[in-house]
Amino acid sequence: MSCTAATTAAAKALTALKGKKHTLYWNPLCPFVHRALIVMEEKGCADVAERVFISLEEDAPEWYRKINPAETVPTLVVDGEPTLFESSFIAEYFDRTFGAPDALLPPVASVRKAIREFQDECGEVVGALYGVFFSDDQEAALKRGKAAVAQAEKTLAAATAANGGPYFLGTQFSMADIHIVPFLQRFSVTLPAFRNFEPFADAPALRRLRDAAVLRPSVFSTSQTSVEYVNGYAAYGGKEAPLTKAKVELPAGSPFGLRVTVAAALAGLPVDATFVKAADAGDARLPAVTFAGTTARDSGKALEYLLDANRKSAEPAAPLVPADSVQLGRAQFIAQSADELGTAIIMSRKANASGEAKAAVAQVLKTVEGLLAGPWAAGAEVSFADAVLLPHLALLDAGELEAAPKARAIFEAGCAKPAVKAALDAGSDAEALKAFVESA
Ligand SMILES: N[C@@H](CCC(=O)N[C@@H](CS)C(=O)NCC(=O)O)C(=O)O
Repeated sequence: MSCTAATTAAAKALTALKGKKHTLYWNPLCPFVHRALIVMEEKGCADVAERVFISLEEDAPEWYRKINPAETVPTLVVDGEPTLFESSFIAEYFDRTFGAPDALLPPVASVRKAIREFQDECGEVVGALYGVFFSDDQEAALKRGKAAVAQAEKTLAAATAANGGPYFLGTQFSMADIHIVPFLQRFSVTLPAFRNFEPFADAPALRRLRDAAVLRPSVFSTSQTSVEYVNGYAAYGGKEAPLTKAKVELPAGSPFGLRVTVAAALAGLPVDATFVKAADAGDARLPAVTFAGTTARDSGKALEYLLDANRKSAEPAAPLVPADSVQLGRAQFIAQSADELGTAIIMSRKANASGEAKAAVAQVLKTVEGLLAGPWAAGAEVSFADAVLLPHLALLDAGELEAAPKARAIFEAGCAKPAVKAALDAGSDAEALKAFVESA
């Protein structure tokens, strides 16, 4: 067979494979599955395979054992036969079959050899760090884990010193990276949470690879959040997931700060909230939300971080964030207008407030009322715009609200939720409000 004929035959075989029915047995928590998902995104074939969810919490059902006797995920079934097991083979199958063939595992012998060696070292990292979760001999497991990480780090650091990084092949993302990235993500958050061990503390090249990779759409669109990983690994960790509650520090008397706890109440997110008097806050900018090792300050950013950090990866958007782009834009604009309303209300409550300051409240409220969609601020679903409005609406008297029926309806609907009412009541200390108003 001539070279051209062989190439044509191979191309035909690939085309035939593309037309076949693919079924991927998967679980989004599983880092091995994640390798295949990243490749499918990189190669533009994410929709090719029908996905069948396999629980990791229960024993595999009989029918799945027939498909994969090892009972693991991932498994790929192509037109009923043959079945592919093992994440790296499945990942390579997608790389070979879809898009530019072998783009992630370049067919250059010396490069493949280097990738294979690095993958072996990463395999040892994976085994050793799972050992830190499971082994009864923690000391030995930690020793093996640290040694494995140090070896992979040494290899990656040498490669990236030569090619500039951040990936094993420099700027080119490849199977070398995909082999380890899902584990870097998970172990970075789960081992500190459950074993008080920072596995990559002394591995800057691995951290750099991880930090670059998680910004790739193929990785972030297929990843779960840190919170989901920690919760998901609780079974391995042998104790309850430690990341359940955000710590919230609120400036006493401020309706702006209160939007954080009102949002938490609307979204059903558990938080530990404390009120801090201005005299005790020092230079710290409040409100502040601390969660999953990160602190976000100022009402807008603290609120956005709380919601983002609690996003569920299977949902199209974070809690209280409209999935619809138009509604999201409206919610953002309403939230910005709520800032103006809040400022006008505070100015009108000062002891020496002018008549103009009081008239300004009515004026801004009229503008806000004109923006509201109903029944909630941005439409049918409650959103962060409602959380941002509610603490300010709570400061208006019945007469002021009379002129704004949509705003009043939102206030009443919010107060009808016991958790929201409790959050508003917790921040309604008259003395603290007075102090905040006079200091504004
Ligand atoms: N070497 C396998 C490992 C896959 C694996 O261990 N998957 C885990 C989930 S992360 C699993 O299915 N565990 C269930 C079991 O072992 O019964 C691969 O690369 O695909």
